Amino acid sequence: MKLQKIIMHLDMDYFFAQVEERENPEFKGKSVVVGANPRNGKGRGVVSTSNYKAREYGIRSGMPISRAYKLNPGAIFLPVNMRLYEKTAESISQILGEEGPKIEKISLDEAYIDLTGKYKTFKEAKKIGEKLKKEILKKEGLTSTVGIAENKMLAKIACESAKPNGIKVVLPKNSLNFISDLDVQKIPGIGPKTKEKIGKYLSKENPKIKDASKIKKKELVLLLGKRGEDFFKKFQGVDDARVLSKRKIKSVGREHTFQKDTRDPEKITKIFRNLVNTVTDKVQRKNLIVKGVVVIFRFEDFKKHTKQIAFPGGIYDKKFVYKKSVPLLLRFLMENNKKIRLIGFRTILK
Ligand code: TTP
Ligand code: MG
Ligand code: MG
Repeated sequence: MKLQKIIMHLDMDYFFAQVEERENPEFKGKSVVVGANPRNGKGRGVVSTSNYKAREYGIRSGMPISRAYKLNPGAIFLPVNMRLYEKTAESISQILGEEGPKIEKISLDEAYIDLTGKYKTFKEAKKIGEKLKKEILKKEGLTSTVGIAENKMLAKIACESAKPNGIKVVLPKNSLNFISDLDVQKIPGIGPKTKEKIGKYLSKENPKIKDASKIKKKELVLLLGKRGEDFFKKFQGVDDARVLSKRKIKSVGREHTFQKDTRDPEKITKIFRNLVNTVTDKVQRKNLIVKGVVVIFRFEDFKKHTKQIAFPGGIYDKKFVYKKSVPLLLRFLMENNKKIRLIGFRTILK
């Protein structure tokens, strides 16, 4: 029997525009368009993205900025602040990275995660999706949408169908049903031209996936060339593409900010123990080897300091990691008597 895969696709909602809203709370409820300078309607570039309010006016990614200006001259037009979006994306990647190494980043704002083997049921996978959404919201103040299904294509379509701020699980028994009534253009890779060819062949203006799924493979190849073979499978809900993780996780860490700056040794050691525990649990679950640890302190004056220790041979054992890390904490506490605002603990992995 074929292995039942569980694939998650996560995509940030109106990413660039949402980051801008977060930075400028006064934009909430207004139309926000990120892209080229509209120059009172004479601008030449395009729209990168817009928030949902602006989309109500018909504004879309890739549209000339002059057109967007005509559709809604009162919108807030902002330049692309790529550095800010990259920094945000990096932090989101770190959150996703906690779910294991089988992650494929597709763009700044989306990724596939292969949960096969790690979670046994779609129900469990949904909980993970909810957890990730919550963590991203908590840490970055941004909403995202998750799709979960038996393959990448279905997970992506599921994600799109649940936007914004949603989560959609398509169980394998419902896969075909889920796509059958959708427009063929929902299949990634099918644009207006391919749709037109399929439409002509079927004598239908807006062919659905179920219509296209009736075309024989040979006919599809004649109609669309070599890509026809891939689309033939996709119309049946099949996608064999694997989640390709390019990068391994290099570290796992956690931080804790105290409600009030403190010097209370009991509080500090308790939090430290919890941090080490949470982090090493994650590391152990992934069978990773700890090559070193970093302890981070932020004092009441906001200054951040780190101390680290390397384990050239690598450590597996949780308790041993803790034992080796405590001296770093003690050194911090002995060096000065400033109050502590934040403690962090990070493992460097092989
Ligand atoms: P998308 O995920 O395609 O779109 P989005 O996040 O803005 O909106 P949605 O809620 O529908 O997911 O793209 C992610 C970011 O990539 C987007 O915020 C801006 C950038 N982008 C462009 O610069 N040009 C484009 O044509 C598209 C599609 C996106
Ligand atoms: Mg997006
Ligand atoms: Mg995207």
